[in-house]
Amino acid sequence: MKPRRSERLSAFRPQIARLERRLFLKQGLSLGALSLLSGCTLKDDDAVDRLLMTMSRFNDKIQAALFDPAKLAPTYSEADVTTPFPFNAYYEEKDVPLIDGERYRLQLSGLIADKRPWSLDELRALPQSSQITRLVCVEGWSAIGQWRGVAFRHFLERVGADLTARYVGFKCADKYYSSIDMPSALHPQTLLALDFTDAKYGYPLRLRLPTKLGFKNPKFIGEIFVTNDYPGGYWEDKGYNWFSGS
Ligand SMILES: Nc1nc2c(c(=O)[nH]1)N[C@H]1C(S)=C(S)[C@@H](COP(=O)(O)O)O[C@H]1N2
Ligand SMILES: [Mo]
Repeated sequence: MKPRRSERLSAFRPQIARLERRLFLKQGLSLGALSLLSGCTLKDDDAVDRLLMTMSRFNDKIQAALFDPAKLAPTYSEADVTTPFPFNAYYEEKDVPLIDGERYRLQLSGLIADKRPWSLDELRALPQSSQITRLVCVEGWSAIGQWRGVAFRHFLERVGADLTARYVGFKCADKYYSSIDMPSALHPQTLLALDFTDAKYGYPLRLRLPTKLGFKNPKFIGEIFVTNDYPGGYWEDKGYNWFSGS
């Protein structure tokens, strides 16, 4: 059975709010006016979906063009760290995947020269750095945390990733997946984090980029791939803005 339109729309609420704010403030338009302009009556669910997706991808392109790789996210001191740090996932905390660190191997695929899998010891043998930054979730909370691991740029260079490719994608041990643009992957604050307060925050490996919203920070990473084909993501495919960063 098809979900009712109100249910379908509620899933898009953050995006609709953002769209309306932008259109209304910048162009004096409402979503209703937009439907007239676009020649789209927005009568059925699919029309709404298509329009929002198009608008979102359009915004992605503009945002990516405005992205300044030299701009750093604010950093904080240890005293600022939020404890306990909030947990978030599309399921409950008790259902986090349990991964055996001894047997764990990070898989690599796509446009990467050396696709040899990595053990945790091997990842830990790479130069490590740490950051204290703010994680911002679209659901309306933020928290300051500390993460330590390998600079993602260093890792991508080390495995011979095609740094001219458009996307880096992530497959996680739960059903989560996400992807980021290559300039954001190469940003100096983008970290392949191995150390965080507790396993539920992504053991054994999670991506941490303070320049993007929380949902662009995949936890429990099992595989990293490099591609020119748009990979989408768990929330991105449900209508959240793909770039979601600054
Ligand atoms: N594997 C996986 N990664 C994930 C998620 C998830 O459900 N599964 N949720 C995302 C969302 S929406 C947020 S806000 C952050 C939350 O990270 P935290 O648990 O460290 O606060 O993880 C992101 N990464
Ligand atoms: Mo989130």
